[in-house]
Amino acid sequence: MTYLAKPRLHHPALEHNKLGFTRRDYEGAISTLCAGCGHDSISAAIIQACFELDLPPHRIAKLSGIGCSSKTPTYFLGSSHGFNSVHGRMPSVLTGANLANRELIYLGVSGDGDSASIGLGQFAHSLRRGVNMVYIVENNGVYGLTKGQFSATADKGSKSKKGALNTDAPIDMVSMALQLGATFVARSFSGDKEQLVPLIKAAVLHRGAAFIDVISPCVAFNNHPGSTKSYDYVREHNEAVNRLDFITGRPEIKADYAPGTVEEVTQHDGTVLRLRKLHAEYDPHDRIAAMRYLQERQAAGEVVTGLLYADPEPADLHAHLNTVDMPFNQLGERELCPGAAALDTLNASLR
Ligand SMILES: Cc1ncc(C[n+]2csc(CCOP(=O)(O)OP(=O)(O)O)c2C)c(N)n1
Ligand code: SF4
Ligand SMILES: [Mg+2]
Repeated sequence: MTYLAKPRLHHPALEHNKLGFTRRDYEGAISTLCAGCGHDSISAAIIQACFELDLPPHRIAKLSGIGCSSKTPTYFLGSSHGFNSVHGRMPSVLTGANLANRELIYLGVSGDGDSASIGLGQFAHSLRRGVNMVYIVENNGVYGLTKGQFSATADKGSKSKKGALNTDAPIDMVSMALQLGATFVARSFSGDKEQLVPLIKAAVLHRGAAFIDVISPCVAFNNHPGSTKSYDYVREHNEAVNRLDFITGRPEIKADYAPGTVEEVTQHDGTVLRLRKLHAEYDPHDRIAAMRYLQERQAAGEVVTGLLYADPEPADLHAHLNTVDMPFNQLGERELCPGAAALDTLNASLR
């Protein structure tokens, strides 16, 4: 219950990260979601990723819209900045915050209703502008908070808990993200923490628009036979194209791989992601091939997961706008009012 404070006492033998924090320092309030909701597993993965990356909690800003998914930032990163916005409006609030202070790490948390229905336009524009953020959609195919209506990501032909057939075509958010120019695109499953935690870590280190679609079953309204977003369905149809095994800077995971099955993805800041290829032909640097592959596998009824696309040379909104390095919220009067001579020069350049 959110009004119940978690006890602060913890065991002295708990693991500490480089900043001296335990996982507990990255948690939030006690969850009020239904027991077994996929969203709680995503919160746990975010906590794990931030702990392992040694992120200072006060350098993170978590923003969300409305929905069970958008409630989850209350349950993680209790010492970070947070803004629970209006339904579907998280991306524009996040964009504004990012423009005002480029130094924070931005986590946008949303649902399939929040981002594929009412917030579809906002979702699209934040990705095509390259806002430096990790945008996570906790995708359960329904409006969980308002009692289980089909959302725009529900598959055509899938059935509601009461047996109604969905006749509308679904919106595939990763295909859209690829088409819109997101520079990091991944899909995962709330029930696969081993896959999800490294993807979140890599997305945090990515300096550009990083989008992760996480299939996250709603146990109350969309976990029955006939649903394509249930635990059973996703486990049976999950087709992982690769696995992120480690990110340099962390202790290397020793593994014995067949030659040609490991690929290194060097990011802009020099960090290296090590990808274990599960499908020899899958290339996460080829946006067009990724789009084609997704469509083909989707038509075959598979749920493709893994790192689907990463641009090793991303540019973010600040780079596109050529903004100054200093965050806008730190600019003083001297920088903001450079005087009449500077204004005359500017006006002359526009004539
Ligand atoms: C402007 C507006 N329209 C409708 C609603 C009602 N509403 C609240 S949450 C929600 C859908 C949430 O679905 P999703 O984003 O998928 O989150 P989930 O609960 O499934 O995690 C709707 C339609 C609202 N709060 N505000
Ligand atoms: S209604 Fe569904 S999405 Fe909402 S908390 Fe319950 S299981 Fe999760
Ligand atoms: Mg939903």
